[in-house]
Amino acid sequence: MANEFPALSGTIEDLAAAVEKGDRRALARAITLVESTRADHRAEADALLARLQSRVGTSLRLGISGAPGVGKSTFIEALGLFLIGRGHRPAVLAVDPSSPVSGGSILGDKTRMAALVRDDRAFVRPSPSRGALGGIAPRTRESVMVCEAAGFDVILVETVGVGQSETDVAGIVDHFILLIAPLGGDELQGIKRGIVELADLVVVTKADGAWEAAARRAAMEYTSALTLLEARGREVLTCSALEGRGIEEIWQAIERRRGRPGMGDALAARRREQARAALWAEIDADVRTRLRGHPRAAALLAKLEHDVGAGAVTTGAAARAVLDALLTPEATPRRLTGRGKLP
Ligand SMILES: Nc1nc2c(ncn2[C@@H]2O[C@H](COP(=O)(O)OP(=O)(O)OP(=O)(O)O)[C@@H](O)[C@H]2O)c(=O)[nH]1
Ligand SMILES: [Mg+2]
Repeated sequence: MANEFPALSGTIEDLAAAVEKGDRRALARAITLVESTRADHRAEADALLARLQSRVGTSLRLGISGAPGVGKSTFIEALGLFLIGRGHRPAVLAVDPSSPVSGGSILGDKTRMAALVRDDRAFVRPSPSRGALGGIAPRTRESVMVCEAAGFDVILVETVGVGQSETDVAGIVDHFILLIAPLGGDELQGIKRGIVELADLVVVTKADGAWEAAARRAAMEYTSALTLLEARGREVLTCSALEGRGIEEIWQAIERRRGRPGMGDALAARRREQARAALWAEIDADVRTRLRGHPRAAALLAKLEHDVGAGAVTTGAAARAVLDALLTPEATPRRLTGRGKLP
């Protein structure tokens, strides 16, 4: 994939048109562009997303998270193939915040989802490299949009659960599915309460062979644990992705959830809130980048970093001094006119 780095031939309009036609190479390129941290690529990515905007927002977005090895990729492949059988076109985006840039997850995901990778009706995109501007989630959110514009109608986002990653991914999908291993335990397998509360659906994986009874027991334990957490209305199901059992029930549970009274409005509100949060994530990241690259900031930051280290000034005062010095003069609006608008 590395050699695919946007050696863009043609214009953004060409690329957008090719994406809209469902051209897979164009889609892969568009995602690479969206994930790029280069400033000129970012500008092109923004232009591309603006071009694609009218076709965005039409898919069902599912987040699938869980501990390493719990069975996420196997589950996604089984669900993806099931969805293809139902006439859907699934796209898979894998987010692995823990893998190094050249990590093994890329190969792992591709081989693990081999049948899905081979199928023309699906699209599988392995993990982006780390260190993306503004974190992985904002860029993944945009990759979801590009997949939608290319005609994929169910987007599955896989992420390894490491705490923050679940929160990030839950923040860009409609339904967040937490996969857990078929092990019981009072400690809820060390899964943080907050993460379980994020889940719209909990699935105990590997409910087959020697694990089957344990999986059913774990599902019952989680059902009562969720009831205690007053997270009622969240279902706990079991599945064996290897044997293809439980997949249809999980899809039905998702459909039931979507069909609940008021869910249309709730999902629309969720997406509006997600857009707002993404805006602020972009602003936070951009402010940092611009400050660091600002010529006037360099000297001031160097001095303040030194002073903070020496204990000569508090971190809060130093931070405000930087922002005051650099943002205020340019950002001060001229006086508002009588109608409350800037002249
Ligand atoms: N018995 C059984 N094994 C399974 C099932 N699903 C996955 N596995 C096995 O569990 C292991 C991990 O599966 P993956 O699907 O790669 O798990 P993952 O959560 O995607 O792993 P990472 O992406 O590395 O975090 C593999 O050896 C799978 O064959 C299942 O339904 N039943
Ligand atoms: Mg995986």
